Order: sequence, then C-alpha cells, then structure tokens
Amino acid sequence: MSASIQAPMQPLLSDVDWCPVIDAIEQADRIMLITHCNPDGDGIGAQQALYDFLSATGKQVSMHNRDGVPRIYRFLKHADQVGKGDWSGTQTADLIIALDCGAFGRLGMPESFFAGATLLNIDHHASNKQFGDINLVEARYCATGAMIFDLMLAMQAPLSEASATAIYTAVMTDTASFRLASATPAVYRMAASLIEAGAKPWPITVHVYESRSLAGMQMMTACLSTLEIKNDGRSAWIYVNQDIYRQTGADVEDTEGLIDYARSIDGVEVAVFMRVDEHDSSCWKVSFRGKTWANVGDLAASLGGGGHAYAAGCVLRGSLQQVCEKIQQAVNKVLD
Ligand SMILES: [Mn+2]
Repeated sequence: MSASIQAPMQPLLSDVDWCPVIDAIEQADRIMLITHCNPDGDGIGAQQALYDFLSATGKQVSMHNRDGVPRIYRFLKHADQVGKGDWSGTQTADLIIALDCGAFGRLGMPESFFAGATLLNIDHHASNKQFGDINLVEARYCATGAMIFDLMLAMQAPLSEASATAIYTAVMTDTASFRLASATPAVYRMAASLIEAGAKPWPITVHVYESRSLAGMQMMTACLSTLEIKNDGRSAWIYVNQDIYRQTGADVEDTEGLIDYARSIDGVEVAVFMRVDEHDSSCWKVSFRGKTWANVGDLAASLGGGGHAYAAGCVLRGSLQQVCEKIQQAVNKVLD
C-alpha cells in the first residue's frame, strides 16, 4: 500500500443543476437504462456505471440496448445484464434514462418501450434534440460517462471499482484516449480519481484497442485499400461495402476506429467513413472526423445528422456514388 495522499474528488463542472435528475431518480422504484444504436464506449460505460451505482441503492434497475454490448466492452462488470434486440414486452419501469443519445430515433426502440415511463435524457451532444420529459444536456462534458461521475458526486455515491472502470472506459473512448481538446485538466483530475478508485488504464486499453479479431484486421486492410484523397489533400475517404463484409467475415463492430486511420494522414482535415448497412445496400452510415479547425458537427448537421465538432455522423440513402456526391458538396463547403 503506497503512502500517497488521495486528492478529494471534485466535480468536472460545478455549475450544473443535477436536482431534476436526482429528484427523478429518487422518485423512481424501477429504472431502465438505455443507450443509442451501435453503442460506443461512452454510451456503454455511462450505462454500466449508472447501473452499478443505482442497483447498489436497492432500486430495481435494468438495461436494454437495441444492439446490446459490443464485444470489446463485454469485460465491464454488468455487461451480461444488458438486454438486446427489439422490444415486444410491456414496460414496467417508471423511469427510463437515455444515455449519450442525441435524438429519440437513435434509441431504436418502439413507442411501447417508453409507454407509461418518464424519459430522462442525459447527454453531452450539442446537437441533442431535448427529446426527454427531463433533459440534462451539457455539451461542455467530454463524455456522458463524465456526467455520471458528476451525478454520482452530487448524490454522494461511493465510487466502486466497477463504476470507475466503466467511467474511465467512457471517457477514454470519447476523448481519443485523453487527447482531444475536450480532455481538460479537470478531466485528467477525474481520471486520477478513477484510477485511485480501481480503474486500470492498460488492461482497459487492451480490451478496447488491442483485441482486434483477425477478420477485423482483414476488414481494415480491405477498407484502407478504398482510400481516396480529395480536396487537394484535405479530405480522406474510405468505405466498407457489402463485398468487404462478405469477403472478410467481419461485422459492423470491426469497423470501429477505421476512420482514425483516414484522419491520421498528414494534411487531412476531414475524414469520411461510409459503411453500408449489412442488411440494406442503399443505406449508408457516414462518420466524419475533423482534425484541427473543421467543424464536422456542422457538416453532419447539414446532411441531417449531428454530433460533436470533431466527431459526427449521419445516415444517407442511395448508391455509393450518390452518397459520395452528396457528402462531397457538404465537405467542399467546409473546406473550400
Ligand atoms: Mn459520448
């Protein structure tokens, strides 16, 4: 045991009013936690941390995501408690908490899922549509997981190893491993508190970034061979079509992080990644990443999507060529 003195935990933001959220939680007996379709580390981490804390308070807590929990996040303690798929039952929760989700449709669940429950929307996307009965949307947070950290402090909840690990995972993935501008000194102080509470940075990193399948690596090779550089070297484009899925046997989870390779090219300001829906060849999920000054959140919004300044996305329909043309016009407006 080292003799180091642990600094007292401090909230990331001291001027956020958590009272409406705390009131809603205290009034509820049965709580359902949900995050967006194709969940990322932030949505899953926030959900896992909140589950760990709320279930310890004696409340009946459950979790359901249309797309479950991606493989790389299944090391989190309560991952196997998350329900998956469509919803045919009757909702028995009196409070549903949507985490890290900017728009109602991105939850991917039918109306019956929400029937009779209060919907609480906790998110950090500036583009959030405020779809909840109660909304706590604060874009100054680097991650929704960081909001759960502040909520737990506001509720004077003890920080367990499981919730610290989940919040660390959320923040690590949404700040590109503490490298984005959103990783402020306060975020690093929070990370120190998480590590003091038992989060282990390297094992978490190995689960999330060092566990690629061989099929996933073959998908990466195929995807990177689609690379095109446009806008005089300032945009980089890659895609995954159905041939690539078929040839490699990889799945949508294996596309995670591929766009970062496009962005990493010297001189590239905007990276574009287009992936076809595995079941619908005319539906393209498009991701954008910005490097220094380009605001891809605005770019995505101009195409009907949303997100953050450095990371955003949208859904477009058509052939690959049609989709490319639509995106090209929007990219030109940002870069030219
Ligand atoms: Mn997020």
